[in-house]
Amino acid sequence: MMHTVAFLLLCLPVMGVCMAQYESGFNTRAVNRNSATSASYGIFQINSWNCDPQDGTPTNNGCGHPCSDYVDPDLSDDVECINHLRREYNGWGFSDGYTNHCQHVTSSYLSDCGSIIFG
Ligand SMILES: [Ca+2]
Repeated sequence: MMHTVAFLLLCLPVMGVCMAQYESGFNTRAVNRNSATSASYGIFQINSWNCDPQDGTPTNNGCGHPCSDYVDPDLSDDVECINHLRREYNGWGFSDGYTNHCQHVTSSYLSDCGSIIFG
């Protein structure tokens, strides 16, 4: 967990760090149920519509992974999914945390690693 947070703080630029803070409080294991058929997973709170919850609920699964992949310590597939969603939604609008808290943030989060992860 600490390694993950340190990685995020050092190597995700402004918007990814802000989104992760408001979506999950940097908790890579966070699972929040939104409704009977919808839940959000992991540090970026990826919605079950975008993954496979493996409980028979039909989803779009645009990211092509089981939702359980988004609550493990390996964030590479989480970042890959977020980048996919940013392309699909043409921005960060898929994230309530971003929309509600981050869209006007410009300088209060570290961005030293530039666009290494989020292009
Ligand atoms: Ca993962």
